[in-house]
Amino acid sequence: MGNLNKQQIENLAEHLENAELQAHDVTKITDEFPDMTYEDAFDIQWEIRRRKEARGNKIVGMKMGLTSWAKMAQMGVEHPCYGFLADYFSIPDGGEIKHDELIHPKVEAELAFVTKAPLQGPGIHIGDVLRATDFVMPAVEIIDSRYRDFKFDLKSVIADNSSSSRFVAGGNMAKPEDLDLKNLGVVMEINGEVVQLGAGAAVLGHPASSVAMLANMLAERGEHIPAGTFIMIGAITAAVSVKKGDNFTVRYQGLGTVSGKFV
Ligand code: OOG
Ligand code: MG
Repeated sequence: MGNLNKQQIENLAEHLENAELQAHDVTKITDEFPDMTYEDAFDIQWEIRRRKEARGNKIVGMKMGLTSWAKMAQMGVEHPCYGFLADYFSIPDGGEIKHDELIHPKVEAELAFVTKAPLQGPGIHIGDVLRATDFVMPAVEIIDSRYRDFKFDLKSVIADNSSSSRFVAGGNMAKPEDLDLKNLGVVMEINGEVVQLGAGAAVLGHPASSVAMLANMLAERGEHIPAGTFIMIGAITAAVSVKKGDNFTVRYQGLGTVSGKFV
């Protein structure tokens, strides 16, 4: 059930999207709209998506967020969320990310699943996800909450497309049956220094659970995950703030590295 009307949804979508496009922060929207519901929050996110598509941007994937205890504890939020990825969020492996286009970016070590069959919830489980997965590959997300000092609640962050901003996919792809996804180790380095360590099981006990949860959350809106979708599963470790000039390399056990530089 929603408590906001169509006009309020559209206004809030414009407000949050402008903050993204102009790289300025705003206060969390639940301060002004304390009665807004989760449905309102997703309506705002889907309206931002509609605005981008109407402008000619392509949607190139989906992401889950707040799927690890490290992230939930870091952000003080206790349930995962999802967002979409637009074409211009994508940065080539080893590429440059323009810091001035962002507000206060943080880097996250993630994995991405690419599907070869549709996943339609409810009731999707890890087995369904593994059967529908074409391959898994390393990905780094650069999140950039539009909220001042990254201070938000779950409804506000959902409306803000779950802080989506940029991502880098790279390394090597592998079939899920050739990977030990729970034990898959990741090491994040910033400027050559190790800053975070983790393993796949940090994400909801098994990386594939995150994709299952996405399918089941989308089903609540009558949506599904089509074949050929690129899905980031959420940060395995806490997110790390970066400044202009910083470079990052994330090493993935058996899957190579993903790197980039903030300029
Ligand atoms: C929300 C997005 C979190 C992740 O991987 O956990 C996220 C945030 O922390 O700003 O992308
Ligand atoms: Mg993320």
